[in-house]
Amino acid sequence: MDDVSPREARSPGLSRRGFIAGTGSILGVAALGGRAATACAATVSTAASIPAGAHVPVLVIGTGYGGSVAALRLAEAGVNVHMVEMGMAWDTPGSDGKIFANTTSPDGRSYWLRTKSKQPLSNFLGFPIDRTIPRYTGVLDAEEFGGIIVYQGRGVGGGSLVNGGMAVTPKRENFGAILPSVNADEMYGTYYPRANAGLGASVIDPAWFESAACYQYTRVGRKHAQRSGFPFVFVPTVYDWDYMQQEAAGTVPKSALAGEILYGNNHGKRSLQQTYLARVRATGRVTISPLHKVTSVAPAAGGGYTVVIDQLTTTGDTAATKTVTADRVFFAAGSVGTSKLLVKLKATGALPNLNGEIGKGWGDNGNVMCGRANHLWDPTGSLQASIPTGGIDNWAAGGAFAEVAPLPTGIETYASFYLAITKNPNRGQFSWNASAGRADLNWQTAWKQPSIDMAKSIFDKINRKEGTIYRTDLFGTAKIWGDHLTYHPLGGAVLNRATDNHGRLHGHPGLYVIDGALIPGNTSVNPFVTITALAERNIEKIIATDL
Ligand code: FAE
Repeated sequence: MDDVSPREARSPGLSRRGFIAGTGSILGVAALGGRAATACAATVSTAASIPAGAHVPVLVIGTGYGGSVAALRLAEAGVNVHMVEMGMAWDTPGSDGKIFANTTSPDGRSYWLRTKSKQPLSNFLGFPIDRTIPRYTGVLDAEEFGGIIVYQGRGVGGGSLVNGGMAVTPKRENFGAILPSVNADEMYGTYYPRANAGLGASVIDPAWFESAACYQYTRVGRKHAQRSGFPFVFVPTVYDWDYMQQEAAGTVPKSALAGEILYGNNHGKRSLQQTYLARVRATGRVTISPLHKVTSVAPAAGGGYTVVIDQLTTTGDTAATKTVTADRVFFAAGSVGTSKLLVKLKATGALPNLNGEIGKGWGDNGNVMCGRANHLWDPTGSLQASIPTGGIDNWAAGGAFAEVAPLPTGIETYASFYLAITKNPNRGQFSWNASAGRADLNWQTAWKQPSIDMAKSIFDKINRKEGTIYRTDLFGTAKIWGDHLTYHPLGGAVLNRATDNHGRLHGHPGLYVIDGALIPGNTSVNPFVTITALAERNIEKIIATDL
C-alpha cells in the first residue's frame, strides 16, 4: 500500500516516513465499511511506533494545538520529542479517494468508536437524522458525561481536524477575565500575533463576501443583527480563501462548498497538519505514534517519568501495552483528556503530589446553539460555505458572542443557525470514580440556563424585530436550544492554580500542562487562538529556564 498522501506528493522535500510512525495505510482499506474497518485493524504496523522500553527526553501527550506548539519550539531548540496520539494519522485516502467523510454522509471515519452517529443537530423537521455506522477510531469524539456531550477531535492534529477554523483573538478588554495572571501586553504584543501567524489566520475578502452565493446565510445574519442594533463582526479563519474562491469558480475539488467540516476537510482548511505540524516534521527531531493512548505517568526510579501507553487497533481494542521513560512529559491531551488523566493519576497515587486544584475550573465556554425560522422572502441559500466568517457581538451588554453558523444541507432551509459563546459562570469539576474506574464530570444540564438567557439577549430581540420565531425541530421535537453539548471544553488544570504561571504542574518537576486545560472555562470567543498563544508564551519560558 502506498503511504504517500496527495499533499505529500506536492511537497516531495518532506518525507512523512519516520515522522508519523506505525500507521501504514490503515485508512486506505478501512475507511468506508464495517468489515473493512475490522479487517484492517490487523494491518496496523508496530514497526516504527515508539518501542516498549524507549527512553525519550520529552514525551508530549496529544497532537492538538498545545502539543504541536510545544513540539515545534522544543525541536527548534534542539530537543528530540516523541508525540503520542490516541487517534489516527489521517494522512491516507480511503477507497473513495478521500481522507475524510462528508458531513452529510457520516461513516466509520466520522466518529470515535460509535455504532451510531451522534450529530450535534440531531433532528431535522423534527425527524432524527443519526444513522448506523461501523465502529472505528474515527475523527470526531462525542464524549458523553452526565449532563453534557463534549465534542473533540481525535487524530494527529487534534481539534484542528474537525473544527470550524474560526481563529478569533479575544477583545483585549476581556482578556483580564480570561487569564488574570497573564501579562496582556505580552500576549497582545507577541504571543497572539505569533499564534495567528503560525496558524495562518486571515479574514475573508470583503468584496468577495458581498457577492459570494455561499455566504448569503452570513449576509442575512448580518442584516438581521444590524437591524436590531447589534454589531456584526468579521472573524478571521484558517481556511485558504483563494482556494474557496476557486471552489466557487468550479476549478478545484470542493471542500467548504461541499459541506465538509465536522468530520474533516479534504481541502482548503489549514489544520495543524498543514501549519504547526508541517513545521514540526521539517525539524526532523519529532516522531509521532498515532493510535497510542497514554494511561499512566508516574515518577521513575532513576529520575524522569514512567509512561504507560496502550497501542490501539482501529476498533478500539488494545493491541499492546508499552512502558517507556521520559525525562519530561507535556500533558496536551485537551481539556478533557488532560483533566481525566490527572485526576486519575492523583487519586490512584501515581502522582501523589499534584495539588487540590486538579480537575477544577472546567467550563463549556458558554456554548449554546439555536436556529431561527426566516420568512420565505428571506432565504439563507442552498449553498452554504461550511466555514463561518462572522459573528454578532453582544458580549459587553448581554454576555453573548454568536457566530453565524452554516446549515450546509444542500437545500434551502430558510433557517439562520447560530453557535453562541456566552459568559456562563458555572464551572464543573472532574473527579476519579474508583468503583467505575473512570473520571466523571459533575456538569448539570440546568447549568446552561445562564447561556440560554444570554443568547436570548440577542435572538429574542432579532425575532421581535423580524417577526420571526425560533426553530424547534433541530435538537429534538419542540426543543429550541442546543444546550446538551459543547465544542469548546476548557479548564481542569488551571494556570496559576493546578500549575504555576507557565504550566509547570505543582508537586512533580518535569511535568507540564500546555493545552486548553489551563484556561479557566471561558475565552469569550472561540478558543484555539488563545490556547495556541498561551502555549507559545509558556513554552518560550520553559525552554529558557528548564532545559
Ligand atoms: P485538542 O486539540 O483537543 O488535542 C488533544 C489531542 O490529544 C487529541 O488529538 C486527542 O485525541 C489526544 N488525546 C487525548 N487523550 C489522550 C491520551 N490519553 N493519550 C494520547 N492522546 C490523547 O486539545 N475552536 C476555535 O477556536 N474555532 C472554531 O471554529 C472551533 N470549532 C470547533 C468545532 C468543533 C466541532 C469542535 C469539536 C471544536 C471546535 N473548536 C473550535 C474547539 C477547538 O478545536 C479546541 O478548543 C482545541 O482543539 C483544543 O486544543 P487543545 O490543544 O487543548
